[in-house]
Amino acid sequence: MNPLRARLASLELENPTMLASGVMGETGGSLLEMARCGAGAVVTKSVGSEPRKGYPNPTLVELEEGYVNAMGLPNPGIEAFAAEMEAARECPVPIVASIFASSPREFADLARRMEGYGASALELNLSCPHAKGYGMEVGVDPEAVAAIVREVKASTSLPVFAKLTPNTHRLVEVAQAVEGAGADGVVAINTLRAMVISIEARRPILSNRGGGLSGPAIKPVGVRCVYDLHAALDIPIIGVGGAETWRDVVEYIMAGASAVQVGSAVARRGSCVFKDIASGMSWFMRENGFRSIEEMVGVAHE
Ligand code: RRO
Repeated sequence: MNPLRARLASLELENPTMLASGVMGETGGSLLEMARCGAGAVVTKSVGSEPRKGYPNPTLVELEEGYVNAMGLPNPGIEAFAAEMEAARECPVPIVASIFASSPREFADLARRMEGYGASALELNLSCPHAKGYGMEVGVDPEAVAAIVREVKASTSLPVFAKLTPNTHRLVEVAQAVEGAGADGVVAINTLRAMVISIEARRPILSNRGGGLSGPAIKPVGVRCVYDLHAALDIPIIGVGGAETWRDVVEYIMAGASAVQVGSAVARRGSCVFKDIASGMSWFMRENGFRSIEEMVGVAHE
């Protein structure tokens, strides 16, 4: 048996790495490329009901320890995304469709469309840190997220994962509401609210002023969130936030993650990152007597 096999509800992954939403997930071609580079599953850029240009430039600042972005949910809209899903369908790994919306009904409509396009699972983006009316504005309210999950679960048979924000003191409460509403898993974490100021221009660099921090800087925050969630939930947790090496992925798994998404590291280290992580993990598991990913999940709690 392949020791790297990971299970997320009814999804089977050949290895526990996943491409995170927002990086190389805009087109069918880029999703396919990431799958061929060794990702165990791929997640699309978040897609909404209508096309959105996103915010004007600058939308991304590169720092030594990560990125601060405020892209503004740019996407072609659900209608046009059909062509990308069609191209992505050749993917040898599960395709997780990320969706965002401003009401439970709109989420459910998008979910049905993505199911029709052949998605393997859904990731509900309840956590964009800087979009008015979307994301963390609803994602910090346990009742609001429960209503969204219930409506989506009632309208599709796909596994449903809810992506949570770390920008709240109610993370565990929100996650328990998501679990109670029938979600098949949670994804933790989205980016942390952040800002970068140009001291020459004397103003924030991003056109939106505020943005979200990703990359190695947020890994300890992500690990802590996953650890707290593992102690409180019975559904699988997908860790995300600053994982770049096999050591980072093992750390997330020991905190309680069943799979780990990789985003910024694809830009910082290249697309070989997935294969590098998988081969490092195989070595570590062999050396340490772990016969499966499941045996490693949450061991830091023991
Ligand atoms: O598009 C974005 O600006 C964005 C999204 Br949807 C998100 O979920 N997280 C993030 O940092 N940026």
